[in-house]
Amino acid sequence: MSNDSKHFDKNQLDKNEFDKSLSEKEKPDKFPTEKDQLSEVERGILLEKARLNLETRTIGGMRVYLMSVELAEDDPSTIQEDLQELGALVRSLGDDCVGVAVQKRSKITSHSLIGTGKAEEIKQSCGELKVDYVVCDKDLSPSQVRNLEKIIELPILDRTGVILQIFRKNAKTREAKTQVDIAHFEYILPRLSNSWVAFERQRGSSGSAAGRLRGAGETQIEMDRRRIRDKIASLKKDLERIKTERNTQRKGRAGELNVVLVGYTNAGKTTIMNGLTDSHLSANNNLFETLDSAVRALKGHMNPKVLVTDTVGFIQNLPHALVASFRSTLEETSHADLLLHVVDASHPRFQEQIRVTEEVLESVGAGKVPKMYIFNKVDAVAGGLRVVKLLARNYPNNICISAESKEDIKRLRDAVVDYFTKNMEERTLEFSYADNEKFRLVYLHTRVLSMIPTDDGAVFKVRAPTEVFQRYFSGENDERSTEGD
Ligand SMILES: Nc1nc2c(ncn2[C@@H]2O[C@H](COP(=O)(O)OP(=O)(O)OP(=O)(O)O)[C@@H](O)[C@H]2O)c(=O)[nH]1
Ligand SMILES: [Mg+2]
Repeated sequence: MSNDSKHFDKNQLDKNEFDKSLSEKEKPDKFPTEKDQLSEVERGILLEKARLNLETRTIGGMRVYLMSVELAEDDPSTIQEDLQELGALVRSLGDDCVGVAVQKRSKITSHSLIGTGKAEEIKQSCGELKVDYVVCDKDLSPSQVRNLEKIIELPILDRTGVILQIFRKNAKTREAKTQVDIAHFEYILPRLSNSWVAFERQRGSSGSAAGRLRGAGETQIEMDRRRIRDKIASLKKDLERIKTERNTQRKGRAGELNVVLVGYTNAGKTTIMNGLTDSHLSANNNLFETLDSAVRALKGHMNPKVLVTDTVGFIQNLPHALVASFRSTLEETSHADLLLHVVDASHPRFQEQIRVTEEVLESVGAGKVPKMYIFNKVDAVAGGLRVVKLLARNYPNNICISAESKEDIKRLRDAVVDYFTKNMEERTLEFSYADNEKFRLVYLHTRVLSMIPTDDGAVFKVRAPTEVFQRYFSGENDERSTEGD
């Protein structure tokens, strides 16, 4: 970690430092302008990016101070649990939490999240603890960040800023990187104006009246925002192309059954994926370890073949920009034949985590996909299987396992195979072209085994869980062919 980060001062950063703060890889791609001709605005953008990225973080081991606010209506234990989760997010970046402060307040103002006296106290503690940056558990407006940074004299990140950093660190594929870039630019957009105004003031535009300065700034800010919006638009086009490729891949797998692992981050999805598919994907105690979807075949013979997908985990208050840019990945869950909703049964807030996961699933159109609840980490619960079975009893279609036990993974695999064997039926459905909605539904929700055109439509032979026929094709002129596998 460099000493520079300890004495963070926007106004002291010069162009060389901006350049240093951007990795070689990022420079030509994100900011194609000639380095030597950087405008003040461009430097403002780079500065904001450098501030959020805290580039030295690749080394890890930064010292971090956590802060939050407790309002009268807040439950103090919830604030503590939220801070623990924030600490886990910070540790996932490789940094250490060395101090924490919570201020009780009657209300939060748009100007500042905490009182000036408390901010001064935090500044002093941070000095004594040699803190590198401060993280606030509440999302901060750009002006709240600016006001806090003025007093504390250290970079302040909010929860969304930290999650964006983790996503940036863990994104490996082109798709995940593009999604993170979009989310990051969306996050920077409203904050940009303040950086720019600060630069404009610093430049001093000799002789300009305050009003003129502001007017000039606003015009420039608009240009600046447009550039960022253009960048976002071009990244979105890239993402659209990647999505089309993925849809083509999915269509290629149309005859197979898709199982998707979903759940709160760190619930054990990848560990289960590795067990079910004999893979070696990275699974560890960091939050958001997995960002890139991986698809592997379920081990052992099964016809049709079962494909298992591991994907990004969820968290409470998942930043909107991330949900929006990861939407196409998340929407994959709505095409699943079966969701395995993995729950960390050893977590004190597992019920809340289930609720959060279900809300995200609902929002991406996967609320109605059949699912099985996997109560994981049974070995880490005092009282073991007996207690977890009690915890799980309110959730239909549940199975309690430890992903670290080979026998449990086998039991889970058998349960998945049983589910399909019991629940899939083969039927013949006939639609006329006039009923094109049915054509859409048949491709969206069933395995099409064959399609024979008729004079005014088509006859489909399909496989699908019974509920799918009940939900989408009840009353159809269908004929059951064979049961199960
Ligand atoms: N004790 C215990 N630990 C487990 C079990 N399953 C997973 N873990 C641990 O939990 C941590 C998270 O596991 P992952 O498989 O990476 O979790 P994930 O849901 O994929 O997490 P993200 O990809 O970060 O969202 C790792 O340290 C695992 O070793 C289990 O059954 N028992
Ligand atoms: Mg994972």
